[in-house]
Amino acid sequence: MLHRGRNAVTQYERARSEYADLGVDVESVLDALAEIPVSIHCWQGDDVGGFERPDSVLAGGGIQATGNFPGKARNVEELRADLDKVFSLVPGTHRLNLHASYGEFGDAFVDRDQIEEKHYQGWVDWAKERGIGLDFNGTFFSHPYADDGFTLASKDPKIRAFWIEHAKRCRRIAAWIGKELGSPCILDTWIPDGAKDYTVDKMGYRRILKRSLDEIFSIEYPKEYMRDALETKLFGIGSEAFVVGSHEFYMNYAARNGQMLCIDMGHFHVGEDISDKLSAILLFDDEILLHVSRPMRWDSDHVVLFNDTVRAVAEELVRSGKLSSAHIGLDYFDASINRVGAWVTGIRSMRKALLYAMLEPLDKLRTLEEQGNGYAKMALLETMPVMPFGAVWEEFCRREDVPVEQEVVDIVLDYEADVQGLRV
Ligand code: RNT
Ligand code: ZN
Repeated sequence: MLHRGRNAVTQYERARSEYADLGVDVESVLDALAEIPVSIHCWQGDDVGGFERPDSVLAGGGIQATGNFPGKARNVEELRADLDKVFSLVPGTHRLNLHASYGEFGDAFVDRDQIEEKHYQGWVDWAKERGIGLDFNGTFFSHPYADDGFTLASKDPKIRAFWIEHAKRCRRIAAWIGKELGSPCILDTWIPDGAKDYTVDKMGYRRILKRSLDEIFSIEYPKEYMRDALETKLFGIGSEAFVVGSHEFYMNYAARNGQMLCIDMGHFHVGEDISDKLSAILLFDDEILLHVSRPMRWDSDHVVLFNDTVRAVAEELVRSGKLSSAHIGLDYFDASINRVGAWVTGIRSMRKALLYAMLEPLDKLRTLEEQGNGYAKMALLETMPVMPFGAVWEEFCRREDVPVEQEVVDIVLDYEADVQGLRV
């Protein structure tokens, strides 16, 4: 252990001077990296189940966790224990992203149009103890009133009113959370609304959604307490032919009404370059919410990895100078492997991508590009994968007092044996 520590410092120092040769100040990168918040989604811990009823299972709405790995969190205590384990294994600043369905509702059933601040008091206390911020999401799925495929865009006035009330309450609760914690709570609204097959009255549904949103957003909350994000989507299970809240719909709505967009990496055509959207959006919008995910062939929500697409997103945020305008949230749920491990790998991968992007010799690259030296730019970019990135990452983990890469697996497997494995 001691030996490895000494070794790592030496490797780090060598790495630092190699990056310095390219004009990159690693020390200031590490300081900045530690401060970038990544919002951890609560729903990886229990397959998007929530705590509304005992043994809640995701019952529809176009998103689906697959797998049946043992040990999932069955209640708020277990979810919090798992989250504490996760927090001990991930370097940097974090927030927790809560879904409305994860409130503490006691013995009585509390429907979505009845939720109140008090149901989230436990989470606020939990966050205060840990000094972290909370984000929030309305839960517009896994509910009988979502079974027909439409919520805020429903043509049934009763159903539509129910979900409008839910959305209003979510905004009020988000503002209360942000005020309590002294950090703006980002409220994401994603609705599953859409249809399986060719839809004749698309305009009608979109008009209804617009009207619902107008009503929901007619109440204003201070920006220092809460901010709204609207999540666009291409298609889902059961909404293959038509999604009311499409990218164009929300882009227009958000731009005209001062909200931010939520761009989920799984909500576009598989070949679409999500990173390319960022400069186009952030040139006009002050902020953006990202749902970093790993779609495989569809919006499959696989565990985030340190892969090309995530790197490209991080690089674009750094290159555009808009890192601080982006709220980075994660959105994936894998029920087929250890859920704590899935959380940890995804969170660490996101942070690795940020570090990788921040270590780019941006000034040099930009100069080469401006000089029209395409070859030298390409060659310099191609140098980055063989730079001693791993030594810098390990140094970051060491400074943040979390285990380095190879140590994480055993810690997770011990937790599986000692804690998760006993949940039968
Ligand atoms: C669904 C959206 C949404 C959900 C979460 C659980 O396609 O991505 O963000 O994943 O609300
Ligand atoms: Zn999402």
